[in-house]
Amino acid sequence: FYPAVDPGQLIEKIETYTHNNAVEPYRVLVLDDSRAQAKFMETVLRKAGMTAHIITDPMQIIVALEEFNPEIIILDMYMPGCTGMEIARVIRQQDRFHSVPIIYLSAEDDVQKQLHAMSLGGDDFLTKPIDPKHLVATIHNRGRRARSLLALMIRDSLTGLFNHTHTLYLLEQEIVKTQQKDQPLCFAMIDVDYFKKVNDTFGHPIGDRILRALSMFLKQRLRKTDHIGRYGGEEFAVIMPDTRESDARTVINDIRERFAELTQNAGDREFHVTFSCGVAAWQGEPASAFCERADEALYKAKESGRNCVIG
Ligand code: GH3
Ligand code: MG
Ligand code: MG
Ligand code: MG
Repeated sequence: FYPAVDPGQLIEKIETYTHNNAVEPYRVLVLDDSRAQAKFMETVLRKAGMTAHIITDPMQIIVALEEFNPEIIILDMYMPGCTGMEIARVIRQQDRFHSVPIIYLSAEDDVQKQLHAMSLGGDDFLTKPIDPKHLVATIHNRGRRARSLLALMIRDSLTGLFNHTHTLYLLEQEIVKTQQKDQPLCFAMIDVDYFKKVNDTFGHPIGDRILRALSMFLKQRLRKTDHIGRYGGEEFAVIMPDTRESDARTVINDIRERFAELTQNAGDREFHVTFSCGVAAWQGEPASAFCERADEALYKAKESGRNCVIG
């Protein structure tokens, strides 16, 4: 169905309401078995500057999650063979979509049924026919909150780098891309040398400051396309797409030399901090085995005296 509004007028209304070029378009997945409703939603969302992915077959949900990676999901309540609540449960079973906002959009006006649906994994319940402005505003609010929550979830709070979990997620993603494009991919594990001694000698706050300084140093010197994560306490991981092992080693070795030259200070005491690094190039194995090889190279770097890069 279409609401009783002239589409031209409707689009104008939405445009004046939403355009904000500073914000990356929200990726909104819509599942509705009615093609007319789906088409309407697509028009509204596109005009609101959002990226819409529309499916009318509930069976496509898993593929759509994987391929489109939505930030917000809009579900119809009643579809042939299943309900929106069942689909919400399937979505919530995926780790990565555990807290993605799910908005039900249905003609169901029984409040008890609406509340029941919301108790089963939904965040909002909107009723059809929906005022496009209302729909767009709801998506914006949910999207904004989801983004700030996600930003906190994937980062390490001390350094602002990606945390361990997200680093592994990115590695898996890059492995998939590498397979498709037939390009090299490198993974580097960096570990600060004798860091326990730095803490013991100068105190934990100075240690923290050095971890932040090293993070900044890595960020400034690596490419935008590289991903840098805090893998553990004083351990960092660098994912380097489209990079050959010899190039990865050269780049990190250069960073290692420069970092070692920096004079660190604690009060009036001056000292230097170094790191060791193990680099591995992807050889078709699963992410875990790939990490292990970088870790083994790091171990060798430690064994051969530290302050070096081994591939
Ligand atoms: P190696 O050269 O073999 O790597 O020696 P190391 O002393 O760096 O290694 P070890 O694993 O024995 O010690 C790591 C130290 O890093 C111990 C731990 O207290 C410290 N550390 C881990 N996380 C943090 C952190 O967030 N802040 C500070 N200041 N220290 C941390
Ligand atoms: Mg329906
Ligand atoms: Mg360590
Ligand atoms: Mg260490």
